[in-house]
Amino acid sequence: MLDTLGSSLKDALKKLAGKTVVDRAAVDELSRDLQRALLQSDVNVKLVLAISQNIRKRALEEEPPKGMGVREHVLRIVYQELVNLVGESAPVDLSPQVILLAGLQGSGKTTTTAKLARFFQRKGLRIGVICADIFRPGAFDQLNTLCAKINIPCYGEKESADAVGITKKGLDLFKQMEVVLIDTQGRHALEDALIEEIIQISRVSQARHRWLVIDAALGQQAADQARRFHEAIGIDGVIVTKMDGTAKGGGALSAVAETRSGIVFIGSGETIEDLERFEPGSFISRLLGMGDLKMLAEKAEEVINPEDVDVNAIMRGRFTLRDMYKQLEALNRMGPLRQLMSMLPMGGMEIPQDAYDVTSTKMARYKVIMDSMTKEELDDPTVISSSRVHRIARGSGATPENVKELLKYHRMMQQALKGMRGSKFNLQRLMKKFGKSQ
Ligand SMILES: Nc1nc2c(ncn2[C@@H]2O[C@H](COP(=O)(O)OP(=O)(O)O)[C@@H](O)[C@H]2O)c(=O)[nH]1
Ligand SMILES: [Mg+2]
Repeated sequence: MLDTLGSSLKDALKKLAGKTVVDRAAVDELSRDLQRALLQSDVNVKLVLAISQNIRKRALEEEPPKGMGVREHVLRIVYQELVNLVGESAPVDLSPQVILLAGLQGSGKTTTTAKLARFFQRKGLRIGVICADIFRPGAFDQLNTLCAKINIPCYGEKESADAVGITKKGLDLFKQMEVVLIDTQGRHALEDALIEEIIQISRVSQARHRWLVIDAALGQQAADQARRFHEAIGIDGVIVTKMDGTAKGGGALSAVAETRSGIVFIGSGETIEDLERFEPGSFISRLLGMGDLKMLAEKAEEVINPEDVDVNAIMRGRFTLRDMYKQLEALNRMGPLRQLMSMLPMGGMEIPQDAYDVTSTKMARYKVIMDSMTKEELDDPTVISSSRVHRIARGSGATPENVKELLKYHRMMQQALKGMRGSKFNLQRLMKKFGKSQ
């Protein structure tokens, strides 16, 4: 979570704070920091130079709008230029269509095919899925198993070596379907035979969309691969997978630039539900490792009620289960925790990965569990012995593991808060500050 790139950029922006005229030296420094940040996030070198020059030029030449400080002005330009580059989310329509997925082996095509099937299924459409991967052993079983889970028919042939033939038969079988998804094979490196095959599949299927699936961790090679697939079948959208990992997806930016398309979806986990429509703002925020402060401030204003949480008590080290619950509630009202946390400039603070994974379902479970606790237990969870864990579990219809998980979560947040105290970091003060700077 610690982000040196984003923070060096933040430092550079800080130097512009309070200035009334744009300082050339500070802009140059910012431009260098931005270049470093983007290169380390695997954005293609040529792109990096082009963007940073653009930003430098605009920052020096454009007048800040009335009432806007120099720092905000420059930040806005940085942000706008980057959003410009990734573009808006590529469109997805719900009319009958065939969609072809392309990409290297391991990029997440098969998983994404199933996730897309789920996405269109949720829109009430009839879906058929074709497995045109004849290279990877077990490819059909993998896809078929995923599809079976959501009751979607999947066509494939285990022993066949004719991907184009399979595609034709599948299309015939799925004539009545509204959306047909074709999963293809991808070997470790692009090969001519593979390219020839995908050109043919694209041709016989007359696919409306040809989406390129790329792993967020794919670095500088992303541009190259995107170009080759684009030359072959005309890529019109990019899906970036594994955005739940540590990679920032800079390669995707290069792929988008190469194919002159946009990002359609983001894969954010291994389950079939982990697919999100692409949102340029949060993608860029993440890429730079810096939050979208404006959005954060707006959201924070709406939901943080200072009465809710006794910050002083927490700062003194008293952090009860009730406090934890209130914090979670407040954060949950602001939208997915993960997204929110990535918006906060966590200067030097490390939050355990699990801390982001509190869904509203989990919250509801926590609430029921807490209802079975005594006042004493809620105030000081350390008194909860293992026999008490069992009592609480029985009382709330949860398992002892559920109860332990809640307690573990509390300890984790408490640790994190201790860290904040050490670094004089205060969530509420921070939010107030953002509110004022609007
Ligand atoms: N964490 C995470 N893993 C993913 C995601 N998409 C795919 N994977 C995993 O990446 C691996 C390769 O995926 P697969 O769909 O078989 O790739 P393919 O070879 O391109 O078809 C599998 O272990 C998937 O579970 C994602 O968005 N997040
Ligand atoms: Mg596959």
